[in-house]
Amino acid sequence: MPIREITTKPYLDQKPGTAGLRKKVAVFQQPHYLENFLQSIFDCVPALKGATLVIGGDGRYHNRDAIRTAIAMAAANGVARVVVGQGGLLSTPAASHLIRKLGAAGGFLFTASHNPAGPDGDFGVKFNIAGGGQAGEGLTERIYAQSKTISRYRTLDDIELDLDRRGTQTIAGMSVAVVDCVDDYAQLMQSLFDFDRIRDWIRRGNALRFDAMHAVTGPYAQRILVEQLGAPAAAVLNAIPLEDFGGGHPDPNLVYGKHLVELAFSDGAPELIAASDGDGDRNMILGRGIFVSPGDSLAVLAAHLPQLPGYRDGLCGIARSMPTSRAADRVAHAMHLPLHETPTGWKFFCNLLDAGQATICGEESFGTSSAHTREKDGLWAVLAWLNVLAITGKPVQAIMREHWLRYGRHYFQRHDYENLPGPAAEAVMQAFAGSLANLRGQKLGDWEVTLADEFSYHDRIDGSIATGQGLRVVCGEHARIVMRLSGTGTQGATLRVYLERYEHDASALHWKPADALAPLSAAADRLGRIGELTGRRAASLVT
Ligand code: G16
Repeated sequence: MPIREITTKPYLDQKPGTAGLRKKVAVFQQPHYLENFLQSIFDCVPALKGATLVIGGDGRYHNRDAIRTAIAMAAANGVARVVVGQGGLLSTPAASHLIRKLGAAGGFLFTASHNPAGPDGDFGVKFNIAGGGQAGEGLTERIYAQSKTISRYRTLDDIELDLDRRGTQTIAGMSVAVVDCVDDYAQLMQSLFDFDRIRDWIRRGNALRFDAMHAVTGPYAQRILVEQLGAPAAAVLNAIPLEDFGGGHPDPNLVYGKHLVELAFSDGAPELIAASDGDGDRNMILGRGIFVSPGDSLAVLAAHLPQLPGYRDGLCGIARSMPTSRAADRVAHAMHLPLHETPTGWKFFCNLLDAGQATICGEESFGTSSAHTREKDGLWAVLAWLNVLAITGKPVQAIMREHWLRYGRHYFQRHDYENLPGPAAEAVMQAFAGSLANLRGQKLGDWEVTLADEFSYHDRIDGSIATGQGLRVVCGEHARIVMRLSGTGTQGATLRVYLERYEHDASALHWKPADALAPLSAAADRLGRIGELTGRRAASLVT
């Protein structure tokens, strides 16, 4: 089959955001759009030649077309072997694991994560490097630069490929292995958690509910929770992956997972209620009568991890993104572990994980995972919670109450102002930045400001420095306001305002988060002139 060199012209908008390139489907369907981006990756990563490449996606609309394109281009660019999930499916953490396990030189993950899917929805591409982590800032910049000057790409015409048939096929000398998307991942989970204890916990009548939201985790949850752990089939909701995610928004949070919150607070609620997102890397955890905020989930899991089979040798460190609540810091302190604070974006954890400096990482954006893979991992978090419930025999609510009594509570909320005109969002950031200079030493409500700056991160492992990673006003350990612009949206700009307040007095542990954080919310509005500059009276999404 002859390799074709196709002449193309650059698109100038292929700058990846927080996690890969995400755009409307229609943007990706423009002639040569996807090809340009993929060729830019092949050009910047010569190690792919003669090596193994993992390919998969979250099953959203355009996934199969994109995979065919990628496989034809991989063959034309000299890749020796492609390993692809059956039906084009691989959850993001499972793909990362496969890259690690197979010693692959990288992976293409076709996903726009939790963003809605379908012809009018979003599509995306992430490139993960050897070792399984997302491409770092330097490589991402080089790929972007290449995409702005690209003039040709390599491909094959009309390849014959059956994505639904497991086994090996050959395309122009390149082997293509179509694999079950769950097998390797399920094996990994069995090595980390005590499946017998969890099975027993379920057998004793403890109920759980997991919502796969018609996205990629359906087959994983079905195999692991139902077939291997013995949960009834009805425990997994929306288990069939659909190209449009059933018209839903698989972003498991208090808004898009509202039905789960209602279930958690209903009579006879299951013991554990959880959900994952489009590509399986996020998680939401609820117990009977309680929502566990992601920062708390990270802290509780870190505290219990050494009791779980895969972590009995102990932890080497805990990492969280800067805007994430500092609940994990207290656990790290108590466990005499280093606590690493990184910018938003899972990629920043990967060097720490590779260097053995962190065992568990987490983000406020409903992401938690450990060193077992190089992506956040929704089902891992659910299994970790199940294992904690099984070994403690306590309900989620009791675990949280005890945790807060011991460590204090970090009230936390993120207020999103979505789909703002870019200039309005920039104006708020400028107003907030402008107010920082004179804030130190001043009062913010009851608290004194101890730090007001823009967060930069110096990665001590590779020496890189990431600047402009969010504005923050810190009042010692008591309170914090962080403001930044999202790097994952595809429409307008999204302003994120993160609010955190710490209380340790037993009488202050059970307030409503919105009440506890109201003074900080008002201060954020005042300092950033949010209402005045955006015309919005309230956030469009509060999680
Ligand atoms: C991605 C990143 C996360 C990040 C989140 C939100 O998650 O992998 O590290 O926290 O986006 O980023 P932003 O605040 O810039 O929108 P996902 O699940 O969308 O891949």
